[in-house]
Amino acid sequence: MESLILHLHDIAAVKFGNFKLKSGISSPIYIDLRLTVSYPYLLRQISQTLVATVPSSTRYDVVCGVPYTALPIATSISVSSNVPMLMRRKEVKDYGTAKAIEGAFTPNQICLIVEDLVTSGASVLETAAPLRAAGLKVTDAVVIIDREQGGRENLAENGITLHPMVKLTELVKILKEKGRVSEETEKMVMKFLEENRKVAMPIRDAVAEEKVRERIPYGERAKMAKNPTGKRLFEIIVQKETNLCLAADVATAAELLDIADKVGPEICMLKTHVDILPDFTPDFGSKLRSIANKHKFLIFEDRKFADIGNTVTMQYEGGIFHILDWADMVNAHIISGPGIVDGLKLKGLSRGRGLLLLAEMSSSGNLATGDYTAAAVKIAEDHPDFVIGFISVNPASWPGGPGNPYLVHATPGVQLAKGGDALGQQYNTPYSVISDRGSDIIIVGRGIIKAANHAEAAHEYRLQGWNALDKAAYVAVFCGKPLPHGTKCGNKNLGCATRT
Ligand code: 5BU
Repeated sequence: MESLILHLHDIAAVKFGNFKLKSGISSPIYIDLRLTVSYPYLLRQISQTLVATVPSSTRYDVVCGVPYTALPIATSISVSSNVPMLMRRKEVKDYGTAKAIEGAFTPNQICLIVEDLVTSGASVLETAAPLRAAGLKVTDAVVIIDREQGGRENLAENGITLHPMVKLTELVKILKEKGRVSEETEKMVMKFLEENRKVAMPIRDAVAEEKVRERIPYGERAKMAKNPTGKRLFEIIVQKETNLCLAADVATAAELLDIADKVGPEICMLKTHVDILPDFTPDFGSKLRSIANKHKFLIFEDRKFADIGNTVTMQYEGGIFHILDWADMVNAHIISGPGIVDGLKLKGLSRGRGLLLLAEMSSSGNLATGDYTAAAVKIAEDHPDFVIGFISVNPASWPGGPGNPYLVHATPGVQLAKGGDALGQQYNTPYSVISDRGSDIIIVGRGIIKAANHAEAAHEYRLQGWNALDKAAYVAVFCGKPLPHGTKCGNKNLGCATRT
């Protein structure tokens, strides 16, 4: 180990000085393990030491490196230990085979994650998520250097034990003992590590965090809701323990009804684009309604009305689709002004329907920002009996935060890995959408639709979305009484063993 650390110092993979990190803070130490690819003997030594770092009682069938730095390290482990390797794609392409995980595996195999450097643990989790979604078990991760900044704890919370080859404080101590750094540098690094002991995961701005933290449990919000559909949505979320909405963008109505029945137990809401279905028949609505009643989810027709009030009344009620008859909620742009809400309300209110306003969009370069978003918030608050919430992307960043708690936030552009498609769609992870961006519901389309097993993929998204909720803020929902911040609630999906 000592010789390995000295080698890393020799090749300047560990440097001392004054470095600006990605997060903006200045660090007296900089680690760049990408350099190791140029030193085969070092790569071999690292992989052998990493294998020895994992306790012999830890079982694994395959290894997977966190892209990109750990890929050659995982390859070296795979070759020298004769353990098969998998590769995780960083960007899942929307064409070809569209696989997030490359390589051969069978469900329930155990995958050891290999990483070069752990700070918060976020990158390890980003790799664990698609592995788990593909049916693999992820219980352990091995890392060359643990910066000791909360990564071990964050990973443990997500069911992953971290095995560091060396902790950063140990590494600095060894370099000091071997005369590579002065006592002064050692002290400076130790002080820096102490001051940055725990980085948030991922780093988010403190104001937004505060606003998200203040969120009220869904159960309470159900009581505040002034529209029956809005109320019912919160109730379903609490009862079914899911904040997942499936965007059922499939080729036919028959396929949509089939998928609705399979994925129904996992979702609180199913989103349709009824105008893409070539085999739409007048009984589509009643068929979908009976599946929705069976599995207790709401139907959201993503119609994006945009015309003047008078026109939308006809579009909502009439035509071929008779949306008003079967959709619990629809959405509307506010480009035409508040008259659009009055028009839709004229038809929908007496039927108990609800409306979501498009306050933001997920696609790159969209114009629903700033004042436009603020105008959507104002219009929503002017119609509390009919507007149930927003399509939003980052409500935590709004000047007033996510705003009135009876209004719900639903966010499209969600996949297990950050990225996008070739036509401007932009994806964030469930954790980022719910925890950092302050949304309530993740809307997932191709992440589920393109998976081999829809129900399994939906289940994984459901867990990701649900586990991303701020645990302390939501305990009251499950325990039926308010509990102090940080108290565990006993809900299994929130990681507690027994109901308290
Ligand atoms: P995806 O396959 O997860 O990218 O599907 C996203 C769905 O959400 C799709 O039906 C879009 O029409 C819908 N959507 C969106 O992606 N972005 C938006 O801003 C709005 C809707 Br509004």
